[in-house]
Amino acid sequence: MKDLPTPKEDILSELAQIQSKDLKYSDGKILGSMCTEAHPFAKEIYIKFLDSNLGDPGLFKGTREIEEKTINIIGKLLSIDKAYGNIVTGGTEANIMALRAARNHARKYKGIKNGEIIIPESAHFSFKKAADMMNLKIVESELDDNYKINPKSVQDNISDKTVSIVGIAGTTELGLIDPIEELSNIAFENNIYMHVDAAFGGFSIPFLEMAGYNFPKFDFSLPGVSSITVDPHKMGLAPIPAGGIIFRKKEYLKVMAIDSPYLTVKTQSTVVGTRLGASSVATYALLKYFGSDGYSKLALKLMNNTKFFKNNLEKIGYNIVVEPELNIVAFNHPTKDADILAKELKDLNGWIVSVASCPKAIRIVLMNHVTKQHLTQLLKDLKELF
Ligand code: 0PR
Repeated sequence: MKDLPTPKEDILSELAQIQSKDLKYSDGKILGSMCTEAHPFAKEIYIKFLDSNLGDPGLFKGTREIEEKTINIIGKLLSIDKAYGNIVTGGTEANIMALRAARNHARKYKGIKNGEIIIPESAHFSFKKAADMMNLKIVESELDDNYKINPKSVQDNISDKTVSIVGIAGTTELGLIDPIEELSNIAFENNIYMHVDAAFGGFSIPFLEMAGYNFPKFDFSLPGVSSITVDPHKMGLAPIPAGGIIFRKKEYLKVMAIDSPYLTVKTQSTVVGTRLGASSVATYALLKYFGSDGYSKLALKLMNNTKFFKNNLEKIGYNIVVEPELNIVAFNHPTKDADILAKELKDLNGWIVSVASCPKAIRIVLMNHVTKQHLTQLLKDLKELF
């Protein structure tokens, strides 16, 4: 049977019907996501650069230039004057690149085979993917009573096979910032590569600091920090996919360079070959459009929503797991199991919350699409279910 062409209107109407099954950020019911609706200006830019393939950057020199500029702007935010790296598909790919650099560097300069990485128990599961792909052994360091990595445990876990220490600035479940300075000191003293996963926090901590918040150092101002993941598609409002990997030294890209002899550029360090230029350009456009002022205002607004939500939860009688450092609130009912409460919230009004595992708790990520109005309704429902 031959397939006849389908008129555009028919395809559009079929897709509209299918899309109606998707949730929309604007409904305010998505409460466990670190992604949000991309800024309309970024979407406009994105479409203009859809054909730019950074897998062959010699063909798209302008777009490559913008990727470099983007990396440099983000680098400056993270206290380094000249940064190296890429805009990639997300935090997962960024973390994979960081560990690949660490592994290859340790293999080249220290002859380490079958390396180990020390990560906190709170690390995102992308590290498990990375370790699995690269045959690295994961050594988990325990958390302290405040759910942050215990530097003593990291120190104890170091062996002659350690290729990287990992700390998190904005943990996935609780939004907490590990004691990066202590980890950096340990890494520096032991001459070990240190990676900071600031996929979530990297686009808010610097801007909150500009607005007067005080955070412990977490970036390249610490001499032990070798690379940082920071994702524009989370707090940066960039369209997916947009992750960022920033390296202190060009050497880290070199140790994972693979020959690509017939391309316009003779080596490639990224995991992905053909890759979007649009993500870099949309991120660049937003960095210019918002400026640090605009991003500070956004981060501040979300922190204010976080405080508003947390204070009112406590008034109702819910228990907060830990004082929020960024825009994530984790809480529990005094007696009801978190999974049961999550289901009740879904049944009552379609709220989609996620349940954290360490410790078990309802976890709300206060992204840009979750407004004060949504929070007021959610608090009303939480009171009803109390
Ligand atoms: N590092 C940290 C600290 C993360 O929280 C995440 C993802 C990653 C790395 C990996 O990033 P990519 O997902 O960009 O590769 N954090 C969220 C999570 O797993 C991602 C997410 C986003 C989940 C939207 C749900 C959702 O609806 O919870």
